[in-house]
Amino acid sequence: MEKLKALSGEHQLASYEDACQSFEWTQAEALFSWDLTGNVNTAYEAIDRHAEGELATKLALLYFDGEREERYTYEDMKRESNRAGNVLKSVGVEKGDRVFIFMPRSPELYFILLGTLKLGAIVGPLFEAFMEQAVHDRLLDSEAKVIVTTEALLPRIPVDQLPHLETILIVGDEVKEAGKIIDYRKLAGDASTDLDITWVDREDGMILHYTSGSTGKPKGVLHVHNAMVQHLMTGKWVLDLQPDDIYWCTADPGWVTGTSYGIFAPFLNGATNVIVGGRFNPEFWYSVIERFGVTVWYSAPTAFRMLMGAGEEAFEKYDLSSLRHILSVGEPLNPEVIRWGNESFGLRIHDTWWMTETGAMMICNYPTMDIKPGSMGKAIPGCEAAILDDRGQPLPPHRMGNLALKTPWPSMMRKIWKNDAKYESYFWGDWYVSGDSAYMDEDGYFWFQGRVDDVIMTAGERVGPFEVESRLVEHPAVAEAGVIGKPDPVRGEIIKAFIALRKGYEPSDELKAEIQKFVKEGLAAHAAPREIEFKDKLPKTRSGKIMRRVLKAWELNLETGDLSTMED
Ligand code: 6R9
Repeated sequence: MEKLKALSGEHQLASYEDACQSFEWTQAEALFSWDLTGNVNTAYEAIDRHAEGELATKLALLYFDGEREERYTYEDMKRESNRAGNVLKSVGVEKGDRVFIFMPRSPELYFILLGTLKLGAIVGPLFEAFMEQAVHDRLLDSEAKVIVTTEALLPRIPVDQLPHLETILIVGDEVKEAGKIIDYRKLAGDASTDLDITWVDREDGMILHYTSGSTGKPKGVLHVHNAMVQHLMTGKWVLDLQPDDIYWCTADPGWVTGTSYGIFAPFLNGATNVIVGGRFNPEFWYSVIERFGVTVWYSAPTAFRMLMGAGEEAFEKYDLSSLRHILSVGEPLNPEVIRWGNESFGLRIHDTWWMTETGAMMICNYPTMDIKPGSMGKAIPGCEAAILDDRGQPLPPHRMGNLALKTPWPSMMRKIWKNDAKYESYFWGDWYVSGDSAYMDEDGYFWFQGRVDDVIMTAGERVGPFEVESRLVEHPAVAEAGVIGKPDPVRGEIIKAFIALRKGYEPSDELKAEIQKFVKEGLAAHAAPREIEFKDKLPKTRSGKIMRRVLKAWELNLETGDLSTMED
């Protein structure tokens, strides 16, 4: 390990151990302007506060998509998010309304997201890759009032089936207005750059991220403005953001990482934040680090593995010496990725663990802590993590069990949209139970073991098997479908579907391809099964549930375990 560069300079978290002893969340409050004014709004704290202070002319956002480069200071960000807020206001957006954003990454997306928050409305960011069904489920469940999108994505919005949707704002150059469709840029061009921010309560809704569980449709995880407390502090402690840093989080805002750490943590900390448009491509990514001199880089194992796969040749073309701190989230950080990081950058990749539901980082590796490669690290100051047995009792070190967090913490989800029962099901007494299994070692480091449920993690995306199965059975040839995650060296897991065909259909490669296309077009490319296997019959419980555990055992040549609940 002597090859590793020392993480230079003073760190924001001087001593992890000291902070754990003495830190209380109330200490963080003095860092916000609302501590003095009583006026709360995350967008104000993230942007306007800096624009009105010493950081006014500091670069806030650097955008590059391979062709177009744009740069915005904090002052610019304030003006542009005000403008976006005024556009939304002019179409009737009010506090508490749900506004969805469904467009490729661009500076405008960020202005619109911040502008939504400035009105006290709740923002719902969607992946650009979502197809009609996925868009429909999210807009319907949340009763979205407005969606901001592009002409190209418009056909994926089933307007007739969304009774609450009042306005579709299209961001484009030549927009044909009709019915609910309005030209965003025309309004933005005329909009004022002054806006009276709507002050909210710290417990008011801010952002709604839909995420997948093992059953049912994706669920809407609601976060409130108070989450900013944890975004700010983890940005300091874990990202270690310093005044001169150029920070790049590679995640899309459709994923919680792309908002909590692609927007809130960096801007709350007054950092210079890099945003990249366009598709993943190893050389392009390296070129971004070189172009902007990125110093702190937050990405995911899948991306690291793809960069690894692109080989040294791609790597050596670029000057990547600006990097000083690299972090990872979303999946287990494999030893070979850590090794690659050490050898390529002379830096150890720091793993972080958290979930859509936790809203912010919970278990992490800190610059000032000894890292045990392969461990997710330790709970952040002010939070407590433990391993519980199935009755909710804490287990001693080295015993595998349910990874749980002591409630509450500032960024904890406050609601599953219109599903209180689901929300309650996460909590065992004072504990939030994550659905991950893990163990803790004698030094308090946590080691990830797997998901307790059937949720699939493919290329960093969380996919619920049920959602894919539901789509599959809509295909005329499919009688039954069971979907599992199959271990894959690059993607972590890939989606594999077992399918029983309806009478009159025969297995064939053409049919496989057609079914894959059907899922891709209905849900999203990342949700389509990369492998399909046809079976005469699928293993089911007596109550009719597909037994994914048995499918998985078949796939991996494991013992099938207890089959008492399986139908004959
Ligand atoms: C932020 C985010 C959450 C699930 C989580 C776990 C997996 C996340 C991880 C990790 C191993 C890590 N996960 N970080 N597994 N090591 N460092 O990823 O949110 O999309 O909701 O996924 O991701 O299984 O329960 P989300």
